[in-house]
Amino acid sequence: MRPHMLNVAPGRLPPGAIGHNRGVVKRNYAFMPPEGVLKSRLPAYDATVARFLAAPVLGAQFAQFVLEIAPGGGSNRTIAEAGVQHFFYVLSGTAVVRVDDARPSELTAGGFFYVPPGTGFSVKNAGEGEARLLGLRKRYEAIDLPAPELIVSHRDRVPRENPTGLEGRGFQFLLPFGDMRFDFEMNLMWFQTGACFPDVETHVMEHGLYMLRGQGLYFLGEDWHEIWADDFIWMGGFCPQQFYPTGFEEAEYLLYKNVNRDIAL
Ligand code: UGY
Ligand code: MN
Repeated sequence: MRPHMLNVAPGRLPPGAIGHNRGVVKRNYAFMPPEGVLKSRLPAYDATVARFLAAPVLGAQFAQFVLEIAPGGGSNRTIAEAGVQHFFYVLSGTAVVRVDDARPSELTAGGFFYVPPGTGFSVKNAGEGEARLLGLRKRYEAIDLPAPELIVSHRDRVPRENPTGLEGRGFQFLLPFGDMRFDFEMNLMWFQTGACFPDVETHVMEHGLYMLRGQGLYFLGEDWHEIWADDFIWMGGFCPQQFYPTGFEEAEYLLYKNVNRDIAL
């Protein structure tokens, strides 16, 4: 019998906290189901819980986190960090973002915004229920081009593409693909059951992967992991990776990838 089927008294937990744990942290990847990711609170936010998923302490070169903002909550000041870019994707609820002097924008699920390095912004929950945002901070790697500009948009305004030409796969590049001003991509990737990568990938780029819907089996390093919605994976450079979607629905995840820069020696 599975633990959740046992008749357990209120206030007690079923067995299985250890035996059914899917979380793994290795040298160059981490698999994190949400139930083990505890709450942080941050000085720049009121009525907001942050759940950190990736950070330099893990081995990642960026920070990624989920913000759970209660109605009326959100940032209590303008947030600006010299040399650091921010990206947010609304998972659920309604968020109002204000960047510098621009008009505030209201974003619902699937809305996203990119804030260039050093630019000030604030984000608040304007809805009746909780707003959940996936956030990312990355130090900008400047080159001989101007830094990118602010982007506020929604996934419905981004075309679905399939550069691989392989049946049952698709991409939405939320940031302009191939624009050398950007040093990272945020890509929605969807798969029908039966699709997979043509090979096990082993590449220098890092990933932060947030599973949005569906389920599947993820190969990391030397092991397979069962994955479903709300799970997170950090993949360091050269982590072997492959995905096989399972179940009856399309699988979809949002993937961070550092790109467009030479190797720092
Ligand atoms: O583009 C990529 O690197 C992508 N195929 N990797 C991944 O989904 N793990
Ligand atoms: Mn990859």
